[in-house]
Amino acid sequence: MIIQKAEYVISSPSVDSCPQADRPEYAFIGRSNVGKSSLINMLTGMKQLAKVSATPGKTQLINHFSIVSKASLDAPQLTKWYLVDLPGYGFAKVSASSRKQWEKMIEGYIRKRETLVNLFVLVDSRHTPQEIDLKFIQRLGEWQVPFAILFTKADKETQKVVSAHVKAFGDAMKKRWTEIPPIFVTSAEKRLGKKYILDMIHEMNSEFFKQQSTSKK
Ligand SMILES: Nc1nc2c(ncn2[C@@H]2O[C@H](COP(=O)(O)OP(=O)(O)OP(=O)(O)O)[C@@H](O)[C@H]2O)c(=O)[nH]1
Ligand SMILES: [Mg+2]
Repeated sequence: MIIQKAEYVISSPSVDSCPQADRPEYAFIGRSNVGKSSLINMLTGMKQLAKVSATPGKTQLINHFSIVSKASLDAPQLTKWYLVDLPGYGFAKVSASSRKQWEKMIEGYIRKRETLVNLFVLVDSRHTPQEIDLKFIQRLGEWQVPFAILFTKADKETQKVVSAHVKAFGDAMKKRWTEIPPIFVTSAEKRLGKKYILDMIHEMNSEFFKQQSTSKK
């Protein structure tokens, strides 16, 4: 898949003020500072599309980016979809009330957004499995939301360490889950994982439009 155009649309404080749900949508979530905004920039090839910061807690609202893509360079058809950058969880310097507000906003968005096709849960590849990530994933299971896991910042560790962390995370998930979701190793810095993620989105877009056309008949 080739991205033709990517632009910022709007930042919303709740699911009710998000843009009209008229196309497939993919959201990025994960711990604060894990690299969500950087990965969105890497996928779209636009360095400054989503705001990146070394200080955790940069992204505060539900940010929609509209994307126009093509299956390949010479494909005639254009496809429109949304990428969504969400604020992270687990930021220590946050009051209990802001945390509650975050939970309300995120739960509302994830559970009510009818065009949300898939959530990408980002996990830092430099760490052993963290309870906060496993707990969040557990809730996605309870809400029955489809998701994939993206390990981030793979350029910061050796391949051996990254593989060990990915395996340990899979093992921790197997204790609670019978099915393991798709897992990709990524690096925004080295542009690792771009093709796999875009191919996966392309497949899911095709499925979305196929279902939409059968439900209209
Ligand atoms: N080396 C390296 N650094 C990265 C990578 N991805 C992100 N970073 C750095 O990690 C920091 C946080 O990146 P962001 O993309 O802002 O992270 P975020 O998850 O959007 O953070 P919040 O919006 O605060 O929740 C920045 O300093 C990035 O430059 C990566 O793949 N490799
Ligand atoms: Mg961010």
